[in-house]
Amino acid sequence: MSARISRRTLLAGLAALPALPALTLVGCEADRTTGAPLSTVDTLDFGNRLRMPALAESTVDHDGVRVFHLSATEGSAEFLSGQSTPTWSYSDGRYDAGFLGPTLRATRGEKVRVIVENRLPEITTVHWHGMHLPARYDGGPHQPIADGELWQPEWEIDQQAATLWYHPHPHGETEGQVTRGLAGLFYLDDGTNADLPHRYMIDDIPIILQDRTFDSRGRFSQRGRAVTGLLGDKILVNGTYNPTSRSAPAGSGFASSTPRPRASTIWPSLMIGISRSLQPILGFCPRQRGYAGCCSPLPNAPRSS
Ligand SMILES: [Cu+2]
Repeated sequence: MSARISRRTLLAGLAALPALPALTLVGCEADRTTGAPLSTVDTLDFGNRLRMPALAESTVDHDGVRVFHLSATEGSAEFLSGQSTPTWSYSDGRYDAGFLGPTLRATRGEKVRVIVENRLPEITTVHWHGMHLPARYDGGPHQPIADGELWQPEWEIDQQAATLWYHPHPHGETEGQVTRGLAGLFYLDDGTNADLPHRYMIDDIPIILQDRTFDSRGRFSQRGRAVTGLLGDKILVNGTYNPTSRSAPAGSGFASSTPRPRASTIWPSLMIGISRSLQPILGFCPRQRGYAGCCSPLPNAPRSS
Protein backbone atom coordinates (compact mmCIF):
# COMPACT_ATOMS: atom_id res chain seq x y z
CA MET A 1 0.00 0.00 0.00
CA SER A 2 1.52 3.26 -1.02
CA ALA A 3 2.15 5.88 1.63
CA ARG A 4 2.56 8.57 -0.98
CA ILE A 5 -0.10 11.22 -0.87
CA SER A 6 0.00 14.12 -3.22
CA ARG A 7 0.30 17.70 -2.15
CA ARG A 8 -3.02 18.32 -3.78
CA THR A 9 -4.57 15.68 -1.54
CA LEU A 10 -3.06 17.35 1.49
CA LEU A 11 -4.40 20.70 0.46
CA ALA A 12 -7.76 19.17 -0.23
CA GLY A 13 -7.71 17.69 3.25
CA LEU A 14 -6.86 21.05 4.74
CA ALA A 15 -9.59 22.74 2.78
CA ALA A 16 -12.06 20.29 4.27
CA LEU A 17 -11.01 21.14 7.80
CA PRO A 18 -12.57 24.43 8.87
CA ALA A 19 -11.94 23.44 12.50
CA LEU A 20 -8.23 23.97 12.05
CA PRO A 21 -7.97 27.59 10.97
CA ALA A 22 -4.74 28.11 12.91
CA LEU A 23 -2.93 25.51 10.88
CA THR A 24 -2.66 27.63 7.83
CA LEU A 25 -0.08 27.21 5.15
CA VAL A 26 2.71 29.71 5.34
CA GLY A 27 3.61 31.88 2.41
CA CYS A 28 6.65 31.78 0.17
CA GLU A 29 8.70 34.08 2.32
CA ALA A 30 12.39 33.50 2.76
CA ASP A 31 14.27 33.10 5.98
CA ARG A 32 15.85 36.46 6.77
CA THR A 33 19.06 34.88 7.94
CA THR A 34 19.79 32.30 5.28
CA GLY A 35 17.46 33.18 2.43
CA ALA A 36 16.01 29.68 2.41
CA PRO A 37 12.28 29.38 1.70
CA LEU A 38 10.04 29.25 4.75
CA SER A 39 7.43 27.02 3.22
CA THR A 40 7.64 23.41 2.12
CA VAL A 41 4.38 23.64 0.22
CA ASP A 42 4.65 21.90 -3.13
CA THR A 43 8.21 20.81 -2.42
CA LEU A 44 7.46 17.64 -0.47
CA ASP A 45 5.35 14.65 -1.36
CA PHE A 46 5.34 13.14 2.17
CA GLY A 47 6.69 9.91 0.74
CA ASN A 48 8.65 8.52 3.68
CA ARG A 49 7.12 6.50 6.45
CA LEU A 50 7.49 8.27 9.80
CA ARG A 51 10.11 6.57 11.95
CA MET A 52 9.42 5.97 15.64
CA PRO A 53 12.02 5.67 18.37
CA ALA A 54 11.57 2.31 20.14
CA LEU A 55 11.11 2.06 23.88
CA ALA A 56 14.43 1.29 25.53
CA GLU A 57 15.01 -2.14 26.98
CA SER A 58 15.46 -2.18 30.74
CA THR A 59 15.82 -4.67 33.54
CA VAL A 60 15.09 -4.43 37.27
CA ASP A 61 18.02 -5.57 39.41
CA HIS A 62 17.87 -7.31 42.77
CA ASP A 63 17.74 -3.94 44.56
CA GLY A 64 14.67 -2.92 42.57
CA VAL A 65 16.59 -0.43 40.42
CA ARG A 66 15.46 -0.13 36.80
CA VAL A 67 18.60 -0.35 34.69
CA PHE A 68 18.99 1.03 31.17
CA HIS A 69 21.98 0.82 28.83
CA LEU A 70 22.87 3.53 26.37
CA SER A 71 25.88 3.39 24.08
CA ALA A 72 26.81 6.48 22.11
CA THR A 73 28.13 5.21 18.78
CA GLU A 74 29.08 6.30 15.28
CA GLY A 75 26.94 5.09 12.40
CA SER A 76 24.98 6.22 9.41
CA ALA A 77 21.38 6.76 8.34
CA GLU A 78 19.52 7.56 5.15
CA PHE A 79 17.49 10.76 5.29
CA LEU A 80 17.63 11.81 1.65
CA SER A 81 16.87 9.15 -0.92
CA GLY A 82 19.97 7.23 -1.94
CA GLN A 83 22.34 9.19 0.30
CA SER A 84 24.00 7.80 3.40
CA THR A 85 24.61 10.39 6.09
CA PRO A 86 27.33 9.81 8.72
CA THR A 87 25.61 10.04 12.10
CA TRP A 88 25.95 9.42 15.81
CA SER A 89 23.25 7.74 17.86
CA TYR A 90 22.39 6.04 21.12
CA SER A 91 21.84 2.30 21.21
CA ASP A 92 20.41 0.18 24.02
CA GLY A 93 22.04 -2.93 22.55
CA ARG A 94 18.90 -3.90 20.69
CA TYR A 95 17.63 -0.76 19.06
CA ASP A 96 19.86 1.53 17.02
CA ALA A 97 18.34 3.54 14.20
CA GLY A 98 21.64 5.24 13.43
CA PHE A 99 20.11 8.53 14.57
CA LEU A 100 18.65 9.65 17.91
CA GLY A 101 18.13 7.02 20.59
CA PRO A 102 15.49 4.82 22.21
CA THR A 103 12.86 6.31 24.51
CA LEU A 104 13.52 5.65 28.19
CA ARG A 105 10.46 5.31 30.39
CA ALA A 106 10.12 5.17 34.18
CA THR A 107 7.53 5.86 36.85
CA ARG A 108 7.64 8.23 39.79
CA GLY A 109 9.03 6.46 42.82
CA GLU A 110 11.24 4.13 40.79
CA LYS A 111 14.99 4.14 41.13
CA VAL A 112 16.76 4.15 37.78
CA ARG A 113 20.36 3.62 36.70
CA VAL A 114 21.53 4.39 33.19
CA ILE A 115 24.78 2.70 32.17
CA VAL A 116 26.17 5.06 29.56
CA GLU A 117 29.03 3.87 27.35
CA ASN A 118 30.98 6.30 25.21
CA ARG A 119 32.06 4.60 21.97
CA LEU A 120 32.68 7.90 20.24
CA PRO A 121 36.10 9.26 19.29
CA GLU A 122 35.74 12.16 21.72
CA ILE A 123 34.42 13.14 25.14
CA THR A 124 30.68 13.27 25.61
CA THR A 125 28.21 13.63 28.47
CA VAL A 126 24.53 12.75 28.83
CA HIS A 127 22.32 15.42 30.35
CA TRP A 128 18.78 14.54 31.47
CA HIS A 129 16.95 17.65 30.35
CA GLY A 130 14.22 18.61 32.81
CA MET A 131 14.99 15.83 35.28
CA HIS A 132 15.02 16.49 39.01
CA LEU A 133 18.08 14.64 40.22
CA PRO A 134 21.30 15.09 42.21
CA ALA A 135 23.69 17.56 40.58
CA ARG A 136 26.45 14.97 40.24
CA TYR A 137 24.25 12.98 37.86
CA ASP A 138 22.99 15.90 35.81
CA GLY A 139 25.38 15.20 32.94
CA GLY A 140 26.58 18.71 32.30
CA PRO A 141 30.04 19.66 31.02
CA HIS A 142 31.53 18.94 34.44
CA GLN A 143 30.69 15.23 34.16
CA PRO A 144 32.61 14.18 31.04
CA ILE A 145 32.70 10.60 29.83
CA ALA A 146 35.98 9.92 28.03
CA ASP A 147 35.91 7.77 24.93
CA GLY A 148 35.80 4.12 25.93
CA GLU A 149 34.54 4.93 29.43
CA LEU A 150 31.33 4.13 31.30
CA TRP A 151 29.22 6.47 33.46
CA GLN A 152 26.47 5.11 35.67
CA PRO A 153 24.21 7.77 37.20
CA GLU A 154 21.51 6.47 39.53
CA TRP A 155 18.62 8.40 41.02
CA GLU A 156 15.00 8.16 42.12
CA ILE A 157 12.29 9.54 39.85
CA ASP A 158 10.58 12.18 41.96
CA GLN A 159 8.53 14.54 39.83
CA GLN A 160 5.24 14.65 38.02
CA ALA A 161 4.63 12.97 34.69
CA ALA A 162 6.55 14.63 31.90
CA THR A 163 8.09 14.19 28.48
CA LEU A 164 11.78 14.90 28.94
CA TRP A 165 14.74 14.40 26.69
CA TYR A 166 18.38 13.43 27.06
CA HIS A 167 21.26 14.84 25.08
CA PRO A 168 25.03 15.38 25.22
CA HIS A 169 26.28 18.49 26.98
CA PRO A 170 30.09 18.55 26.61
CA HIS A 171 31.68 21.96 26.80
CA GLY A 172 31.72 23.61 23.37
CA GLU A 173 30.60 20.46 21.56
CA THR A 174 26.93 20.17 22.46
CA GLU A 175 25.60 21.58 19.20
CA GLY A 176 27.88 19.42 17.06
CA GLN A 177 27.03 16.22 18.89
CA VAL A 178 23.29 16.87 18.92
CA THR A 179 23.45 17.76 15.23
CA ARG A 180 25.07 14.42 14.42
CA GLY A 181 22.13 12.65 16.08
CA LEU A 182 22.60 12.33 19.81
CA ALA A 183 19.26 12.93 21.52
CA GLY A 184 16.38 10.89 22.83
CA LEU A 185 13.21 11.02 24.90
CA PHE A 186 12.72 10.14 28.55
CA TYR A 187 9.07 9.58 29.51
CA LEU A 188 8.06 9.92 33.13
CA ASP A 189 4.78 8.49 34.40
CA ASP A 190 3.25 9.23 37.77
CA GLY A 191 0.11 7.13 37.75
CA THR A 192 -2.23 10.07 38.35
CA ASN A 193 -3.46 10.72 34.81
CA ALA A 194 -4.95 7.41 33.79
CA ASP A 195 -7.33 9.13 31.37
CA LEU A 196 -4.49 10.51 29.25
CA PRO A 197 -3.27 8.54 26.23
CA HIS A 198 -0.44 6.38 27.43
CA ARG A 199 0.07 3.52 24.97
CA TYR A 200 3.37 4.25 23.32
CA MET A 201 3.16 4.49 19.53
CA ILE A 202 -0.57 3.67 19.65
CA ASP A 203 -2.27 6.71 21.15
CA ASP A 204 0.85 8.36 22.54
CA ILE A 205 2.94 9.27 19.54
CA PRO A 206 6.48 10.58 20.06
CA ILE A 207 7.34 13.46 17.74
CA ILE A 208 10.89 14.84 17.66
CA LEU A 209 11.28 17.87 15.40
CA GLN A 210 14.74 18.91 14.22
CA ASP A 211 16.15 21.03 11.43
CA ARG A 212 19.21 20.08 9.39
CA THR A 213 21.09 21.22 6.33
CA PHE A 214 22.74 18.60 4.08
CA ASP A 215 25.65 19.07 1.72
CA SER A 216 25.72 17.69 -1.83
CA ARG A 217 26.92 14.29 -0.56
CA GLY A 218 24.19 14.00 2.03
CA ARG A 219 26.36 14.87 5.03
CA PHE A 220 25.13 17.21 7.76
CA SER A 221 26.32 20.72 7.01
CA GLN A 222 27.17 23.46 9.45
CA ARG A 223 25.95 26.14 7.05
CA GLY A 224 23.15 28.40 8.21
CA ARG A 225 24.48 29.74 11.48
CA ALA A 226 22.33 32.52 12.93
CA VAL A 227 22.33 34.38 16.21
CA THR A 228 20.01 31.71 17.53
CA GLY A 229 22.40 28.92 16.52
CA LEU A 230 22.59 26.52 13.63
CA LEU A 231 19.52 26.66 11.41
CA GLY A 232 18.75 23.87 8.96
CA ASP A 233 16.70 24.14 5.80
CA LYS A 234 15.15 20.69 6.10
CA ILE A 235 12.92 19.45 8.88
CA LEU A 236 13.26 15.95 10.27
CA VAL A 237 10.47 14.33 12.28
CA ASN A 238 11.84 11.47 14.37
CA GLY A 239 14.78 11.47 12.00
CA THR A 240 12.51 11.20 8.97
CA TYR A 241 12.66 13.70 6.15
CA ASN A 242 9.47 14.22 4.14
CA PRO A 243 7.44 12.05 6.55
CA THR A 244 3.98 10.64 6.46
CA SER A 245 2.05 8.48 8.86
CA ARG A 246 -1.36 6.92 8.75
CA SER A 247 -3.71 7.40 11.65
CA ALA A 248 -6.41 5.05 12.80
CA PRO A 249 -9.23 5.22 15.32
CA ALA A 250 -8.52 4.66 18.98
CA GLY A 251 -7.98 1.05 19.77
CA SER A 252 -6.92 -0.09 16.34
CA GLY A 253 -3.40 1.25 16.46
CA PHE A 254 -1.52 4.11 14.88
CA ALA A 255 0.79 3.54 11.98
CA SER A 256 0.13 -0.11 12.49
CA SER A 257 1.89 -2.50 10.19
CA THR A 258 -1.29 -4.56 10.15
CA PRO A 259 -4.09 -2.01 9.81
CA ARG A 260 -7.64 -3.17 9.87
CA PRO A 261 -8.74 -4.24 6.43
CA ARG A 262 -10.73 -1.12 5.67
CA ALA A 263 -8.28 1.32 7.13
CA SER A 264 -6.83 2.32 3.80
CA THR A 265 -10.17 3.39 2.41
CA ILE A 266 -12.10 4.97 5.25
CA TRP A 267 -9.70 6.38 7.81
CA PRO A 268 -7.85 9.62 7.35
CA SER A 269 -4.14 10.02 7.17
CA LEU A 270 -2.28 12.40 9.38
CA MET A 271 0.13 14.43 7.35
CA ILE A 272 2.90 16.19 9.15
CA GLY A 273 4.77 19.00 7.51
CA ILE A 274 6.82 21.62 9.20
CA SER A 275 8.03 24.82 7.67
CA ARG A 276 11.46 26.23 8.36
CA SER A 277 9.96 28.62 10.87
CA LEU A 278 8.60 25.63 12.79
CA GLN A 279 5.00 26.34 11.92
CA PRO A 280 3.25 23.01 11.68
CA ILE A 281 1.23 22.06 8.66
CA LEU A 282 -1.17 19.30 9.55
CA GLY A 283 -3.78 17.76 7.36
CA PHE A 284 -6.17 14.90 7.71
CA CYS A 285 -6.58 13.51 4.25
CA PRO A 286 -9.62 11.37 3.65
CA ARG A 287 -8.56 8.42 1.59
CA GLN A 288 -11.91 7.36 0.28
CA ARG A 289 -11.72 6.65 -3.36
CA GLY A 290 -12.60 9.69 -5.40
CA TYR A 291 -12.71 12.03 -2.45
CA ALA A 292 -9.59 14.01 -3.27
CA GLY A 293 -10.85 14.83 -6.72
CA CYS A 294 -13.82 16.77 -5.41
CA CYS A 295 -11.80 19.31 -3.53
CA SER A 296 -9.46 21.99 -4.72
CA PRO A 297 -6.37 23.48 -3.08
CA LEU A 298 -6.76 26.37 -0.71
CA PRO A 299 -7.31 29.53 -2.79
CA ASN A 300 -4.19 31.31 -1.69
CA ALA A 301 -1.94 28.32 -1.26
CA PRO A 302 1.46 29.16 -2.67
CA ARG A 303 2.51 27.20 -5.72
CA SER A 304 5.99 26.41 -6.84
CA SER A 305 6.87 27.04 -10.43
CU1 LIG B 1 19.08 20.36 27.65
